[in-house]
Amino acid sequence: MKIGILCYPTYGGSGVVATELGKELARRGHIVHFINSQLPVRLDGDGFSDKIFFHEVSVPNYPLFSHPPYTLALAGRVVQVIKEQGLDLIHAHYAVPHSLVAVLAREISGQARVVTTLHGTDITLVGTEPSFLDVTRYAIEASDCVTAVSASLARDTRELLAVNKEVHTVYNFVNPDIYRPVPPAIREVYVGEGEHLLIHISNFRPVKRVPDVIEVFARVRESVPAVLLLVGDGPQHCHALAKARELGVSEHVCFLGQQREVVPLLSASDVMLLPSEQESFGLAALEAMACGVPVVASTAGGLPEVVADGIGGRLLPVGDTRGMAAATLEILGNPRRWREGALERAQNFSSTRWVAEYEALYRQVLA
Ligand code: GMT
Repeated sequence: MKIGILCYPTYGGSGVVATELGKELARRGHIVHFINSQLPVRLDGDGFSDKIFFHEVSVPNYPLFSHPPYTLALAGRVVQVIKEQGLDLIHAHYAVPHSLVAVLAREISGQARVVTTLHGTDITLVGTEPSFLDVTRYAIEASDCVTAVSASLARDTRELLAVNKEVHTVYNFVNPDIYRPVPPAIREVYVGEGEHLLIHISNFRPVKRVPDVIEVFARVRESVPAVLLLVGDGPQHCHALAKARELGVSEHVCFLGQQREVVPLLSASDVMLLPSEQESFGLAALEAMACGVPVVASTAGGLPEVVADGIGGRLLPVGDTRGMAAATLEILGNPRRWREGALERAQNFSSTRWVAEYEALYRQVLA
């Protein structure tokens, strides 16, 4: 098949999933065309593949435009690529605006089918922005096939947008050859003998509740020596810093910023903290479990479908930092059992299984 992929190319779960899917599809012999404003982060630095192509979208500007017309420029480029390359389908990741762009390009070109994958905030936050609601609902209903990354998000889509469309659940995945425990050599950079290493990875948006991460960490430190790694960056960076100072733990918090290689960091860690307000799936939690790291998370959204309380880690209500600290201490007290649970749980989300689901849907749509 010849597949075009639309996604956000920078850091963020939906772009990561879309890029990893493209790479897996290419390994299975499909031709994959990424159409984006810039090379997706997870493609950068990867070796040559004769099955993966990248088409850059440049946004024309003109003094009359108060905003550069990105959506239009993307749609125009997608139409071109569909025609030039004879694409069979466009897989749009994140409804706003990719799903609408794909539908528009299908109508204009008179070719190609549209598969839309919903990732979370496109429905729970952005898609329900009153001015976006009708457009997002239209794009979803006009897609030839729609998937959501968890059953919880599929439910939210039906309830919040009242869409008249089947929404298939196709879970996110990791490639177990890449996401696996590696020797925790870098652990000694951050902790000494007898100290524990906690980790949080996110884009530091308000939904991630990064100040809660600090609060849980501070409570844990009341009982055991520990260091916290904060990986990623975003609007709540300063709040996290202020909270760490307020609680007197800033010396024990390492801000690492955005990191491309998270497997060595995860493999060196004991517990991942993910106390999000909303999380349709929680790719960071899956990546952690696949590296043998149990997760202490909130019960928000699709997290219970991923972590499974008592197996891959522990789940507590949003904001229950006391409970999350107790759960972290419980895990630190019996690391081997929880590590095995995390590894076992992650096996349900292997790329082999879930990429095959996407391929089956593509075939149905093209039949
Ligand atoms: O909202 C974000 O944090 C980023 C967003 C994205 O699109 O990059 O993440 C969403 O998609 C990820 C990949 O499917 C999921 O793992 C995240 O749970 C989801 N985020 C939220 O629902 C808040």
